[in-house]
Amino acid sequence: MILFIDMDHFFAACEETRHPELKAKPLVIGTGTIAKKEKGVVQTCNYVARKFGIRSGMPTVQALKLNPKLVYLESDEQFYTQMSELVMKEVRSYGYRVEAISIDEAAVDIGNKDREESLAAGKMMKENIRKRLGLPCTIGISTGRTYAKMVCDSSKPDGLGFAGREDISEFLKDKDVSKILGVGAKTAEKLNGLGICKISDLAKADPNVLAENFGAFGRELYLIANGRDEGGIVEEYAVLSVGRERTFDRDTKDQAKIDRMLAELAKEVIDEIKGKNLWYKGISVKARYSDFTTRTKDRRLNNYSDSYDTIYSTAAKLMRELADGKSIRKIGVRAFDVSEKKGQRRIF
Ligand code: TTP
Ligand code: MG
Repeated sequence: MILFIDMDHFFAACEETRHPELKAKPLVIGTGTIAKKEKGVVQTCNYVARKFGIRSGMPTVQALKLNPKLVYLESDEQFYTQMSELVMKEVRSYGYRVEAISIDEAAVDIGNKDREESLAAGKMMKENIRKRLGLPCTIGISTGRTYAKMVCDSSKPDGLGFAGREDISEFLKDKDVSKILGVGAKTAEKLNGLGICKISDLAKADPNVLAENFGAFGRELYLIANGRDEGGIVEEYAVLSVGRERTFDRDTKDQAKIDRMLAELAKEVIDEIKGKNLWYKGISVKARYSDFTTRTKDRRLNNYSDSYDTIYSTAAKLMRELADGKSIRKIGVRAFDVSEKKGQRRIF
């Protein structure tokens, strides 16, 4: 069984832990500074604010129109990342295999469990996160990753849902195809164009037509619609890093030449990072000198980033410290502490 956990109104809930007086008020977390909040976008808001129709992704100006009295806080990503790390630590503490999917979501393989055992595991996790970190979350448990996420979504907020093998077709029946993980606006539109709107339509569709239109994902969609989601935990990105190294045609002390090579390597690293929808939180550089000794230096960032400028400027600075007037044979740039971004929804 897969347990899917998604924190409720996450950034807002983090703020509520340090400003409990805001719990009862409509609270919006946005990208603009307090002075220029109108220029930003709503990242999230608590459920009091949602009652006024305020939503993630909405321009803050629009949120202020919906409720001029809302409480506005500027996003403090560093704090939310720290809270996220504490949540993941708690989730990992039970000994199951865990995949941290985004800043506020994780999937956990809880093994072979019946309804009662699954719900007990979910309840314990929910209660401990609430008790130890003061944060609410919603948990969905089902036979695969996609179903578990769907059960989680439909149990929000502060919920605990379960759909076993017997319940799944009933659970899926009236749901829209867009509720399936990985079905974005474009895929949904294409499916609708084929006359497939509900998951029950998808279950009756011709698998060959689905494969023609969506390739391997089409086959997967067909299985999902027919109760056969066996999606498990995907290997962690957390341990991965992305790096490039290159040797100069002849040993050099030329700073401009070193910088040009760094820029090239940084570009290749960032292209791979972006291509895989990842971001990084650490940068390291390596220098091999003409006497074949090698040294490395690294720096951790406060926040995740996918910026080329950050990787290049940090690497250039570290490399100056390493070069130190010595003749260099080979250099390398690496982004580490790499993890998967949350879809395309990240807006800062
Ligand atoms: P979500 O889990 O999508 O939203 P949420 O946790 O705020 O609310 P819910 O109870 O519905 O789960 O996203 C997690 C965090 O990611 C969210 O708190 C803020 C951030 N985020 C953005 O920065 N931009 C966005 O467009 C969205 C959707 C989220
Ligand atoms: Mg959430």
